[in-house]
Amino acid sequence: MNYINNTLLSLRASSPAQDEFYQAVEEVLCSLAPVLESNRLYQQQAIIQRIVEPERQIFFRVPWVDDKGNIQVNKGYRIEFNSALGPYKGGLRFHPSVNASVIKFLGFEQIFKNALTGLPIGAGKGGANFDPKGKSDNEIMRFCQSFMTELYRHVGPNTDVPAGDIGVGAREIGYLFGQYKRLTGRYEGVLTGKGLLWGGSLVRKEATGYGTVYFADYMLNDRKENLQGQTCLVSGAGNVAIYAMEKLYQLGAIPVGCCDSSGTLYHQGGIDLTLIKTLKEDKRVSLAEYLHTHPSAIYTPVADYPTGQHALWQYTADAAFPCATQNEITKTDAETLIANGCKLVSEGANMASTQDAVECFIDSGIAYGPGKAANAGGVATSQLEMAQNASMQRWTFEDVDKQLMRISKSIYQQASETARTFGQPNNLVLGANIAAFKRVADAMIEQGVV
Ligand code: NDP
Ligand code: 2IT
Repeated sequence: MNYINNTLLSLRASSPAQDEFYQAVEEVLCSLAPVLESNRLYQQQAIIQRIVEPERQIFFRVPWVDDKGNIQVNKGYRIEFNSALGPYKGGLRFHPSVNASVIKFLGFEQIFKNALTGLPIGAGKGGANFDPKGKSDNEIMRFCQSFMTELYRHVGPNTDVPAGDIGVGAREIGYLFGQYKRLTGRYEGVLTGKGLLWGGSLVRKEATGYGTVYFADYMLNDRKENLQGQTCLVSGAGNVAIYAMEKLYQLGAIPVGCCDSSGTLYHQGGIDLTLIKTLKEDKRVSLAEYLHTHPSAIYTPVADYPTGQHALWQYTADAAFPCATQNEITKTDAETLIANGCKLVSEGANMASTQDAVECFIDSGIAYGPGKAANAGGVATSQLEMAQNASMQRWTFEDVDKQLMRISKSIYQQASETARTFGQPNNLVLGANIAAFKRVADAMIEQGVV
């Protein structure tokens, strides 16, 4: 369709060298072709041109002093992408690979993910090209304080509410919150993923991983199957991966492999999750240390793997849960997974699969849950944290978990019903994109040209 091609061409010209961002936009726009053709209003209102342009992009210097007294400088970002449905909402990523393209793709995905939750949240994303690996607690604190010293003027409980993502967990949210409070003198819900002692919500820590597994279960239930006894590969060994594995065990599945940025772990009898929590949450060390306790497990360092990527998708399993980072499943990985009998892929990570890998999954007919639908439980529970903060309430674990299940189910239903309506019942990418787009686009039209 010319209209979509022209938009993509002009995006490449006006925002050069942003490959991840183009990839995310192209996937969404291609799904929207049937809607844009049938409803001229979206074209008349220039919704596509408006939705691909962030409302505001904040780029800032983050200077800090390391333990040796050397001055370090990082790049900080907050992209306030779309506020049609509510205050900007989305995580902060601290990782050396962060750049404007990565933050823009994540912010763009967040528009549709947040719309699918049905909750009043707009979309934003931020972070820094800071590498937390090998940094002391004091260095992490000083970095977070410097980052918030610029960010605080742009965020607030009714304007923009950041949370965690790669490299940002409860420790970093604590330091960021402390500095915000010191600078503004206000104790308020400006961040989510807060500690349970000071405004955090029960289930937020678990929510993304749990939600991704609930989503998988709903996909399987529609096929008259469930997760009981299924072997699973779960990439990553961070927040999302750990709580995906926890929920898999609770539902009777067996996670047999996971990975981190240094290598891949395969343990045929089932991953020892208590040990993984100790290694990754408490000690923050490499998965290689798992072998000290379980010498029979197989650990493949990234350097030993021919493509330089992790080796996880080479293993045979019934289901795959990519929960590490973007583009971690290539077309070759997808073909290998399918050839080995994998029947389900549910993405805890954002844009976990390359575009040709996604096509492979959809064409093969396996159950495929794209990240913006399958991992929305995290941000949905963040909104439940905002609701508790605003009403000065504290809900029980069971209450929040029930709402997480209800929202995850509703997202699955919206995506699958929309996919069916548009004649592609197995294409949840199409279903999720169209259902989300309509909600945001209609709100944008009602709010005028802003
Ligand atoms: P964490 O930082 O807690 O964990 C990331 C994990 O992935 C780490 O174990 C890390 O390794 C590993 N990893 C990172 N890059 C690679 C790589 N190239 N190869 C192998 N392993 C890698 O982040 P989260 O768990 O929070 O985030 C994971 C994904 O989930 C991201 O895509 C994020 O955007 C997405 N997401 C997160 C949400 C949240 O609530 N946190 C919500 C929705 C989506 P190492 O241990 O060595 O650092
Ligand atoms: O990608 C995501 O949805 C997140 N990192 C969580 C965002 C949030 O605001 O909880």
